[in-house]
Amino acid sequence: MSLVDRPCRDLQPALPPALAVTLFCLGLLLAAGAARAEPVGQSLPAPVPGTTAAVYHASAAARDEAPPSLCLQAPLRPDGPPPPGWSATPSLVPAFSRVQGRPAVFLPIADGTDLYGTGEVAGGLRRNRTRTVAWNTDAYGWQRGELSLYQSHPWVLAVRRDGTAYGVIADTPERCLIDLNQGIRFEAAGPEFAVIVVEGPTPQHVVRALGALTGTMPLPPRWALGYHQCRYSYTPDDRVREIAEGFRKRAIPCDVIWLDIDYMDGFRCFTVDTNAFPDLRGLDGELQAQGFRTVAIIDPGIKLEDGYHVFDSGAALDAWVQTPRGKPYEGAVWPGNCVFPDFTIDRVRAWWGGLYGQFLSLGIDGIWNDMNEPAVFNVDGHTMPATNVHRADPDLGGTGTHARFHNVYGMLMSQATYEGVAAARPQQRPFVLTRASHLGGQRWAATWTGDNTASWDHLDMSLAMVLNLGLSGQPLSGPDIGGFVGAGDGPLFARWMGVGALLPFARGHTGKGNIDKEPWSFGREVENTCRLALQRRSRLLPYLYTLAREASLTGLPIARPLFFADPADPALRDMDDAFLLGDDLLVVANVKPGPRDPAAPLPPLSRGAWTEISLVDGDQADPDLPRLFLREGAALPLGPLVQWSDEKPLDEIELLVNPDAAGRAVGSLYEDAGDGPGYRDQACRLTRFTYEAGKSTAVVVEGEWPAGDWRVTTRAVGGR
Ligand code: NBV
Repeated sequence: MSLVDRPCRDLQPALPPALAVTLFCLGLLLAAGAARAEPVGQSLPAPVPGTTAAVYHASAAARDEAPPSLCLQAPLRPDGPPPPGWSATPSLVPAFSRVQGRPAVFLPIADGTDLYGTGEVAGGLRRNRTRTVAWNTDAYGWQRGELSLYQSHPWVLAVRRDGTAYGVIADTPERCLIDLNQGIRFEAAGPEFAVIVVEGPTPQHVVRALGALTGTMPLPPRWALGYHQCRYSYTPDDRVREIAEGFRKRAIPCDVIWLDIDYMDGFRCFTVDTNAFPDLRGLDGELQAQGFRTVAIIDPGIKLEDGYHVFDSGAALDAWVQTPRGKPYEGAVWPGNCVFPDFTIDRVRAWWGGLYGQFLSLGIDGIWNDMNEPAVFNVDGHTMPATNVHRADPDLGGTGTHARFHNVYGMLMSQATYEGVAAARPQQRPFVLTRASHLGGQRWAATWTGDNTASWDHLDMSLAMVLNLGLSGQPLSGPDIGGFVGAGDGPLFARWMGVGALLPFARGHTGKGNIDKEPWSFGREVENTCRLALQRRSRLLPYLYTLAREASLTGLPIARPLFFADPADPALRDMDDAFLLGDDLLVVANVKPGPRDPAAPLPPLSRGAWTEISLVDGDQADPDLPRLFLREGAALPLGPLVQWSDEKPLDEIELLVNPDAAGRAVGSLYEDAGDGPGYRDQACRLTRFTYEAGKSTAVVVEGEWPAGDWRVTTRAVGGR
């Protein structure tokens, strides 16, 4: 059995390193011995200007028989032979082979090439000499080096020594080994798969090309960028009230309170436990009046129970994933025996989406799709059998086994959710969070990194995870701040909140039966740190929203690895305890226990000078908060301190400028109504700020948003 066949969670502890090496070498020998086919390569129109791209198949027959892609946003349109020169560059031309009958692909890498991406991975930022198995897994309590987490991104970004870059998509939804021990090797179950290669002058070009190929995230509502508070579970209604009041009375900024599975009636999706929540609509109204939004969880497992409206309507539609014998597959999840919607069928997605209308009318603002790997209790591999049958529509390749559709199940569920929420409330932007996803899933949902643990190692890994997700097309992600599994302590929580508040999606969460993990749960000192951390986020909201807008248009991540500042600097390639927010803000975190070493060197950013900044009174003096630095030549628009994102209109801006040698600094600000579709019809505004000769000016460069002007005060830092 190889990594591609075997349940990864069994494999991890069972495979001693020596055996792993032997197996790997054996694989190489077999690969070398297998018959090699001449690849058929065709060039593709440049996904973004400055890039070149090509698609390769193992053979002409493989190309002609290739099933439709499940990760690309549109079918490819090859337009000629591969770009000139590629055939002489082995790193760009996949070598196809078969390993134990399975299709495999290898691309060597040149010395000095660093590898990234591969999606949601538990380890460091640089992926060289790692293995990942793309197989969506309910990985409760996952640990460093875990082979498979909740999502699958068969995608590798390669950055060459000189800072030029390329990326490789293995266009298969099947279980796929991504072996980066010696070059880039994909080995997948299922039929031959296409390989798409993109080449660009910088990693940014290549990541944008990935966005052009697999789609970009829709612009989220502005509130989704505020702080979110969750736990498994806030119940009953009075506990929710207490939490809301806890934030407001302590003046700790928070936008969203989450309802985990205990709000449901016996874990039946789209129902409410009216004992615990006798008037959910009323409660949501109270929360809204205090500036809070509500997000509620919906799982895919539907209780098999006559008379339950979701089961009845789904059964009438014949909506369930089937066993090989054509019967609805039954598996145990929270409500007991369940059936599972087959999201590969358009009419099932439409039915599922339609369930949200009434549900949202309770005052729910966003939807959280969990357990959608899909997780199934008490069975091998913790998911449904690979032999189950999906009656997929022809555009997804037609009927196939669960082995084929497993990795896209969660993504298709979030698509159904997103589309249903959008249709139910066309005047609001959907916000969907999903646990399971696949390459391209950013088109429908944001994500978080699953059931992490309250440990320093997990705090450390959370940065690399968010960065690699961003380099894999998903810009909106974050960890459970404070850790889902285990208690942790005050110092860990404070440090985690400090960093988590600066990640694209910021949500505190913890498991059932765990200690409380609200910002005030660890005493005064930690509470103060949390307040400062979230006040920083509050002031950064205009910048974060501007970055979210950019991500929605270009696919560029919101949190970026340091090497984006200078892709040719080898010293930046492996740093993941510091990151960039956009291009202008450098975040230097301390993710190790114990006090920060004041003599610790700063990341060696070789281009430009960065100046340390403060965003709120007292933040620089708090040793638990990351240090923040503004890029030379940057102008950062800061909003007023707000308790929630829509507390007041943005009528005051503090422009923080770090002038360059010529005394100039530039920055931009995106604004719109913060929700709704109006921005698509120009009800938005992109302003460019320029600071020069001690004065700042603002010029609207895009949009026709009629909103009033802000009062701008300028604060220069950096001593120029
Ligand atoms: O719905 C309960 C939890 C949820 O809080 C968590 O965030 C998910 O990752 N869910 C998993 C199911 C049970 C976890 C033990």
